Amino acid sequence: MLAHDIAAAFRQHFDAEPLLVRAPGRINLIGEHTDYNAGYVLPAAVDKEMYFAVALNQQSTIRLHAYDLNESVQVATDAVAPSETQWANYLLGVVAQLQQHGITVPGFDCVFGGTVPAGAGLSSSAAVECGMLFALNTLLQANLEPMQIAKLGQAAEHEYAKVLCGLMDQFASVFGRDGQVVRLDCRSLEYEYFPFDTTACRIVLCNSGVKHSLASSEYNTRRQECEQGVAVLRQHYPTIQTLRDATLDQIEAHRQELGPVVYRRCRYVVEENQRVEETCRLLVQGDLGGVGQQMYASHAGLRDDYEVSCKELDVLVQIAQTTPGVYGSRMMGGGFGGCTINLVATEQVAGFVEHLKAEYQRQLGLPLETYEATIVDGVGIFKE
Ligand code: GAF
Repeated sequence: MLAHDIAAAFRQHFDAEPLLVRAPGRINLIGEHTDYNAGYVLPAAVDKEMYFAVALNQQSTIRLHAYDLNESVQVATDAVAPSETQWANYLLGVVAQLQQHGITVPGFDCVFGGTVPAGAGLSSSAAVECGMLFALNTLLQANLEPMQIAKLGQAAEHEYAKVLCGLMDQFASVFGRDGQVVRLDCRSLEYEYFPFDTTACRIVLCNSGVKHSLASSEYNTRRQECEQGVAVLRQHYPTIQTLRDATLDQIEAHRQELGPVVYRRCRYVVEENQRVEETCRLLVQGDLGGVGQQMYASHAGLRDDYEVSCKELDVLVQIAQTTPGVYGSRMMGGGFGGCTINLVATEQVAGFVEHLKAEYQRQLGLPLETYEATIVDGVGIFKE
């Protein structure tokens, strides 16, 4: 098993006994691009995980080794700065955050690797950040609260990866709970767990295999467009702080002033927040068909109003929509590639996977990887 191999590689490399940590990637049932608008999200941690073997080394150097790539980076503890080696930035970004918060980080060694597919929209970056933070918090006895870990991971992403992400991914990697999705109010940071019963229905991820290069620049542009919308609306409704506070009627009333693009961005965010609340209600009622309809509506909004989908994702959703046993399907995460999330009747999963693979190949000439996701606990110690 990979975690054992990583631990063994650590012992061989550094001749010491490491702390072992696991940090999961995430899915998001619904609530996309709502987190940085202080809205609602409904993610869960899944069994695609990153593993870390970490120990303090009594030196003033940080020695990092990426097991999957067989690459190493070494940095002095007093010279932590963005690296040209992209993967190292997620780890060093976290160290920089701890240092900025007055926590002295002594030299340490780390071997890490995992099963979260990179670029698939399962947030391998948040898993790396939160796993590293959890390990250092434990070794340094820094007493960081779980929410602080999530927030420091987000700040590392802003400063070292230059993506102005919301809190959802890091929150899910830390707060995930076995068998449950969790609704986060991204303003108050209050959260509530909802059981996700896998007897009748499974979560299947379809990896489009593409990641268009505009993903991070367009992500930051969407944030700005939402802020522009808020600036316009606030002139008329001073209590509006974020799009979370706006109503569809208000957006409609100022459609001209918002302009066509910002108007559509705002409309999407307001509707998506409503869909998260509706989805939670439907989940409690066990109405999977209803949940699925919310997912299709979310995809349509992301495609037409928010414009963060792409041809490959649209084709995957279209195929799913006409496949027997599918409750719902939509693109997941930031967009412009990565995975779709599909709710599929348990007994139809095999047929679904076979059909999607064949049709994706037939329509776009592309291979398709699929994963059945199991919902697991958030970051923690890995027991060998
Ligand atoms: C990415 C970001 F990291 C999240 O914060 C979130 O905004 C998501 O895109 C879209 O919902 O995963």
